[in-house]
Amino acid sequence: MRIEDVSSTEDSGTLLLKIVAARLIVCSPGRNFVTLRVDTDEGVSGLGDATLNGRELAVASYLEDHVIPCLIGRNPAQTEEVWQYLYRGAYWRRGPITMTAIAAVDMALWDIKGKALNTPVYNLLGGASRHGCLVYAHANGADIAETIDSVQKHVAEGYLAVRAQAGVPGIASSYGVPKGGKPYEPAERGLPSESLWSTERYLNFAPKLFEELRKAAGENLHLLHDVHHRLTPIEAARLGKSLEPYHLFWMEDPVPAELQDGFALIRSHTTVPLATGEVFNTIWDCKELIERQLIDYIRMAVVHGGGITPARKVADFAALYHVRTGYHGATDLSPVTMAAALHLGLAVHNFGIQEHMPHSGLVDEVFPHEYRFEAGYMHPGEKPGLGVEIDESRAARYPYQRAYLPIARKLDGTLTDW
Ligand code: EZ4
Ligand code: CO
Repeated sequence: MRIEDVSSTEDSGTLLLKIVAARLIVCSPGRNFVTLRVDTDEGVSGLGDATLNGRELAVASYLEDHVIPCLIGRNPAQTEEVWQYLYRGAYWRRGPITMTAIAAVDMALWDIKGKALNTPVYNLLGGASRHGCLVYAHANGADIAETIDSVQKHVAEGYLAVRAQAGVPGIASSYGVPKGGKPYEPAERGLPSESLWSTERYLNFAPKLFEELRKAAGENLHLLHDVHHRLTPIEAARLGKSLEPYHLFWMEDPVPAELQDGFALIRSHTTVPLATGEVFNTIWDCKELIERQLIDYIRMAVVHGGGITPARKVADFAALYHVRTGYHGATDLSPVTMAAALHLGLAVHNFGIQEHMPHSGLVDEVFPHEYRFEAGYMHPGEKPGLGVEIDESRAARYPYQRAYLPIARKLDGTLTDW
């Protein structure tokens, strides 16, 4: 198939490559995933991730009931036009449900475009700017000693950057710390579990954790930390200052980010690099943060930020302000999103780092993929399109199961940010 075949229209107005069908595959190989499959008249099909952790079926309905009927007959090469049609054309804009649904369509169309042109998607985004994407792993432990062990285990596997979280003394369950020896997984089946939080205990503990980690890991390992939206700006400023001697790669989500001005207060007190955006959906959530240079890394993921089309624009906008990418990449983002993030990350000049929380073997069997990890970096592979497939007969063995993210309460029972 030649370029003209996908981009031109015949005199009659008939599109040569046409979407003829689209459908959802909802599965739960250990955790829930919603995947959109778009088929064309030429037999080329594409995949998009539509997973929104704990609210999966809302996105499925948005796609099934409202978006899929509008896709039939469209030219999948027109990624910009289709994106605008779904964003502006809905009248009701933004929000996680809408933008995750649009992202799934956008990813699937880029996948089709790459396959039709016989080239990996990164070549359509500017080509490779680097030999691979630096990734960071998750190290967790119930206490400092366990966390040091976990960091060292990841270093032995080849990671050059590691996010460290540890149980806070006196708090029954802390964010990021796995229970019962199982790998950490954000969502759990059944109704939302409850965890406890004490800012005071955390702020006293975190500098000790990183002092010990830096001693054990040496100067060159990149250490990261996720505060998970739990502090006020002045508390975050204190934390940032106290962590400065251990030169973190970043401090993530120090405060809930609806109040973008809150970051100015943190910024005025500390040189710790700041990362935020995993819950953002559009540029409008982070325009001020970027253009006022209040953050250093933007984490808005391809899947929750409307797809590859807007993510590319946000990255280029961020580049003007010395802000680099650092996309969310937890296990609730499917292998399709991981591939999309790696194609984009390989191409954009201001790539910073990519989160890598490996999926279970079962998830990798359901979603066979080309991307690979080697010596601290990941590469999306050379297969045309995104390089991810779905094994539908395997997926069918694991039907959807309702699951939720936990909630958090302060020690006096007040509901707080998880
Ligand atoms: O809470 O993926 O940086 N990673 C994170 C994750 C998110 C979950 C939400 O679904 O903060 O643990
Ligand atoms: Co996070």
